[in-house]
Amino acid sequence: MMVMEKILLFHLLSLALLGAVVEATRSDDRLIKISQLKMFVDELPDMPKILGFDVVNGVPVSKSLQIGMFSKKWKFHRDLPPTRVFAYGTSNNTATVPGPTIEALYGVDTYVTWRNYLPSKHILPWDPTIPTAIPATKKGVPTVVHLHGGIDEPQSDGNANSWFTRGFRERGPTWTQKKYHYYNIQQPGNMWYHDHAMGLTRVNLLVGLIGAYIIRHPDIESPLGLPHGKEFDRPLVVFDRSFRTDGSIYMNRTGNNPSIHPQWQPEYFGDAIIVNGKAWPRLTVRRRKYRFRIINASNARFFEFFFTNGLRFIHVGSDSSYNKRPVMIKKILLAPSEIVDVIVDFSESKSDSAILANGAAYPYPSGDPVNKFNGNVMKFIIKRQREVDTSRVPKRLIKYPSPDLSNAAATRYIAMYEYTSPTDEPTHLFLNGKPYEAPATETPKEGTSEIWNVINLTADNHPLHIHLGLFVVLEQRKLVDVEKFKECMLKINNAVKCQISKYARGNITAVPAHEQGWKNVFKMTPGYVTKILVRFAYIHSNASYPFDASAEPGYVYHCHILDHEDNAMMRPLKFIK
Ligand SMILES: *[C@@H]1O[C@H](CO)[C@@H](O)[C@H](O)[C@H]1NC(C)=O
Ligand SMILES: *[C@@H]1O[C@H](CO)[C@@H](O)[C@H](O)[C@H]1NC(C)=O
Ligand SMILES: *[C@@H]1O[C@H](CO)[C@@H](O)[C@H](O)[C@H]1NC(C)=O
Ligand SMILES: *[C@@H]1O[C@H](CO)[C@@H](O)[C@H](O)[C@H]1NC(C)=O
Ligand SMILES: *[C@@H]1O[C@H](CO)[C@@H](O)[C@H](O)[C@H]1NC(C)=O
Ligand SMILES: CC(=O)N[C@H]1CO[C@H](CO)[C@@H](O)[C@@H]1O
Ligand SMILES: [Cu+2]
Repeated sequence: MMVMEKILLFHLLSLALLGAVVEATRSDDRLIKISQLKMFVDELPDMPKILGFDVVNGVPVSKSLQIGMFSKKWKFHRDLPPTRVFAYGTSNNTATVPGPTIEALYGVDTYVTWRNYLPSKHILPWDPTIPTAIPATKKGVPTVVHLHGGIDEPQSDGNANSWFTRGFRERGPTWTQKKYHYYNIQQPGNMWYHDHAMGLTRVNLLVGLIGAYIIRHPDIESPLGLPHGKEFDRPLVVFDRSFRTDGSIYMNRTGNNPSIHPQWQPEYFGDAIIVNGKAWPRLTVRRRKYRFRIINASNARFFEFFFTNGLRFIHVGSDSSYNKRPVMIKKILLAPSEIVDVIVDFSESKSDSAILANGAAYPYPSGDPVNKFNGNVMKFIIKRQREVDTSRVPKRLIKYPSPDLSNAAATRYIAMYEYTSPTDEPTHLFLNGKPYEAPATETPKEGTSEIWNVINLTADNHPLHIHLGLFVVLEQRKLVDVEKFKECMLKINNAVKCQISKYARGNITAVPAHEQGWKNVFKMTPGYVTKILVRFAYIHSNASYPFDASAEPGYVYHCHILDHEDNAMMRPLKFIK
C-alpha cells in the first residue's frame, strides 16, 4: 500500500508539474505548426455588405450608420480553434474579420458613428514606451477609425490622437465628434477603413479592426462594362497572422531591444496568409471574368501576387482611382495598405484550378524568401463549362488630368531615417528626423499641388501614405554615394544644404505602367529619392473641398508599415489658409 501510495503521489506530483509547465508554455508561445493547417479547405467568405445610403421613392439619400467594435471569437481555419478578435459590425453577432464592406454612392453622404464596445484590456501585448494612447484610468482599448483614401474633413479623418474607449468614456486630446461624415464626392474607387489609434495601430489591426469601403459612381462606371454584381465583383482583404495552438493570435511580447522598448519590434510577419478572414481559402469560379479589389492589410508583409498556372491580371485601378487604360500584368507587387483593382479572366485558364501565389521576400526586398506556406494565398477552382460573359474590359477606362508640374506650390524633401541601438537593432524610425509631436513642418494650402522628394535612407522599402491628397509618382532615382549623403543628413538633416542634386543622379527605375495613375500609397525604394506630385484637390473635378481642410486636428502622412507608423514614422500634415 505504502508503495502504491508513493507511486500515486509521484504521479500526481508529476502531473501537477507537467500541468504547470504546459500552462506556462501555453500562456507563453506554443505556436501552431503551420503545416497542420491544410490549405484550401475553407470557402472564401463574402463579408456582409452595408449600403452607405437609403433609397426613398427611388431617390438615394444620405444615411447614418452605427458600426461597433466587438470582442468575439472568429474561426480563421477549419482546423484552428476559434480566435479572440476585435471585429467591426452592426452587432456583436454579425461582426466579422474583416468588417462589413461599406458601399457608398457618389454624391450621397454617409455618416458613421463608430462605437467602441471593447473590453478593458487588449488581447495583444503593446508597448507604453512608444508614443501611445493610454487612458487615464488604464481601462479600455483606445480606438479611432480612419477611412484610408477618403477625401474628408479633418474631424472625420481618424486622427491618431482622436481616440476613444468604450462608450466614449475616455477621449484622446484631439477628439472632436462621435459621428463621422464621409462626403463620397471623390473619384469612384476602393478604400478601406481601419483603426489609427496612437501607438496601437499595429495591434488593433492585427486583432481584426479593418474593412473595405467602396465608392460607386454608376453613371461613370456602368458604361465601362466591367464584371459587376455580388458574385463577379469582390473585395479580397489579404493579411498575414501567426497563431498559438489554442487559436489565439500570436505576437511576440519581447521587443528586439527590450531594454529600450519592452515589446516593440520593427516588423510583424505572420506565417498564415488570410483572405477575407480565412487562412488559404478556396473559391469556385465560373469560366468567365471576375473583378477583384485586393487590399493588402498586412502590418509589414509585401505581397507579389501571381498565378501558378500563368493566368494574368488585367489591372484597372490602383489604390482609390482607375487607370487611364487597362494594363496586362503577370505579377503584382503590393505594399501594406496598397490596393489593386484587377480583372481575371478564368476562361483563359488551361487548367481547372489556379493558385494565387506570393513571391515577395520579407522584409521586402532583402529579407527571407517565401516558403511553401506564405508563398500561397488562395485557390480558385474553375468550372469546366464555358459560358456567355457579357462583361468586358474596355480599351479606355477613366482619364484624370495629368500632374501639372508647372504649378507646384512648394517643393519638399521628406527623409526617412531608421535609428538603431549599439547592437544594431532598430529602436525607432522618423520622417525628417522629427518625432510626431514636433510642430507640423508640412503645411500646404488646399487646392494646390506640391512636389515631394522622398529620400529613403534606410534599408527597408517604406510604403508612404498621405492623408487627404492623391499623388502621381514622377521619378524614382537612385542616390549615388549614398553613405556620404546620409552622413551629412544625419548631421544637419537638410537635403538642400547636403546638396541632394549632387547625389540624386543614379539610375532611374521606371514606374510600372499600372502604377502611373493617381495613388495614395507608394513604395519608397531604399537608397532612392522618389519624386511625387501631391495634389490637395479632387482629381475628377475642379470643385473645392466642401469642408475646411485647415480645421483641427489636421491630417497626417506616414509609413504604412504599421510597426513603423506606431514608432513613429508619422508626421502631422497641417493645412493653412
Ligand atoms: C459579444 O459576444 C461575446 C460572445 O460571443 C461575448 O463574450 C461578449 O461579451 C459580447 N460583447 C458585447 C459587447 O456584447
Ligand atoms: C521574440 O523576440 C525576441 C527578441 O527579438 C527573440 O529573441 C525571440 O526569439 C522571439 N520569439 C519568437 C517565438 O520568435
Ligand atoms: C502588404 O502590405 C505590407 C505592409 O505595407 C507589405 O509589407 C506587403 O508586402 C504587402 N503585401 C501585398 C500582397 O501587397
Ligand atoms: C546604371 O545602369 C547601368 C545599365 O543598366 C549599369 O551598368 C550601371 O552600373 C548602373 N549604375 C548605377 C549607379 O547603378
Ligand atoms: C478644370 O479646369 C481646367 C482649367 O481651367 C479645365 O481645363 C478642365 O476642363 C476643368 N476640369 C473639369 C473636370 O471641369
Ligand atoms: C538597399 C539599399 O540601397 N539600401 C540603402 C539605403 O540607404 C542607406 C543609406 O543611405 C544605405 O546605407 C543602404 O545601403
Ligand atoms: Cu516604414
